[in-house]
Amino acid sequence: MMRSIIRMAFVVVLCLGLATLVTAGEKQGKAAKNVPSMSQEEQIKLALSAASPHIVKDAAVLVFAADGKLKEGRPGTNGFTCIPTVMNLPDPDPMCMDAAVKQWWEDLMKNAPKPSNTMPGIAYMARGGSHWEKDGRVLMQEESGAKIVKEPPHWMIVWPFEAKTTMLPTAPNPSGVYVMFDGTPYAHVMVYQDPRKMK
Ligand SMILES: [Cu+2]
Repeated sequence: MMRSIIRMAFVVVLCLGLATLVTAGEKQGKAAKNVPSMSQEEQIKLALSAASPHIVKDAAVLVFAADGKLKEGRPGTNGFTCIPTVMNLPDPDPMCMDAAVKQWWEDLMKNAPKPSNTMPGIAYMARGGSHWEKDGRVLMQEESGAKIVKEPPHWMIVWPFEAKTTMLPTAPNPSGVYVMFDGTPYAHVMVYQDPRKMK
């Protein structure tokens, strides 16, 4: 009897311990998830982790203001702009982009039918990112039955290359390269190479 009470007490303590861990994890997840609620300094630090030091040292940074809109966090001089998050999911996904990609990305955010950049651009996501995927197809937006798939550190060549003419794959594969959003005006080439290793 005594032994079973001790065992019971042990189980209760264990459960309480687990519950505390789960709650802490949830809190952490929520804190990490909401980039716009981070301080300006934290947002700048996160944004600057998207590319290698020689790029971020002179890059401009955009941060979320209290109204949720992006504003200048700091000016830059090398033509690159870094943002603290792309999808605002629990996993950090900052991005640094050149002027052409910035234009492309602003068009994408506005739901413009097609991007207005007139030349190819380059963007870096050294912390990796995520995309929606369903039945092995990469989607531009969430749809029912789609799941979030994580991406490793990568960089992008932003220009509407087509899988048909380039013969590149249309989904992540062991080669580490594919055309994302193939067949849409927002298609671009994803290259799974870590930008932090570029000098
Ligand atoms: Cu992409």
